[in-house]
Amino acid sequence: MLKLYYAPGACSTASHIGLEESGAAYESQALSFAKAEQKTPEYLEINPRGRVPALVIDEGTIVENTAILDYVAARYAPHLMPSAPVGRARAISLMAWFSNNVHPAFTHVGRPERFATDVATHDNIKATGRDNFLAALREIDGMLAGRTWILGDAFSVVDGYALVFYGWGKRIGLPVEELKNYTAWKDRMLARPAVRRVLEREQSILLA
Ligand SMILES: N[C@@H](CCC(=O)N[C@@H](CS)C(=O)NCC(=O)O)C(=O)O
Repeated sequence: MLKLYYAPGACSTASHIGLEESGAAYESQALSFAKAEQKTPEYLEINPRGRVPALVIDEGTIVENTAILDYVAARYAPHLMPSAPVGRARAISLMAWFSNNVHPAFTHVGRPERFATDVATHDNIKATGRDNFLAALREIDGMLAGRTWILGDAFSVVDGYALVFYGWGKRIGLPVEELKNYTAWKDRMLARPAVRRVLEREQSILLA
């Protein structure tokens, strides 16, 4: 049993791409944020935090992209994570930064009320989040200089995670096309059949 709960265009696209690239047989179920389907009693039984992604496996549920991606690679597709301890540590380090820093910067733009109850501060929180998010995209662009994939020569589950932020930058009108390494890498990602299948299923802005 392998079932992914995701929301189109959300950070769960990272796990969705990882699973599709792994070749594992899985079911997927889209949740609509517009209909608050991540807050229904049925879904809260799967993930009491009301967030996606959640991967249901025989032993229970795994949440957090970093854990899901490491699990999927270890269980179904070891070539999708570096095998040497130092390489694996670097992969997890990058995913932890995505989760702890890059993603929350974007959340400040769309959900300022989660960071301050005083609405007078919200415009400032949004603007600061936007600046921090753009700085993170520039850092990712720098990492991709001279590299085919985000960790180097080998494609990994971390690439799918990095694609989420390119799409979000495009969504909020950041100048992502000026990020030459990131944009060339995004085009390489879009040329991968498994990535395209996921983006089509999610009706991604990256295909527009
Ligand atoms: N660090 C978590 C973040 C999970 C998360 O915040 N997911 C968002 C979508 S990008 C969500 O489910 N939001 C629904 C909500 O806030 O109601 C991960 O990487 O899995």
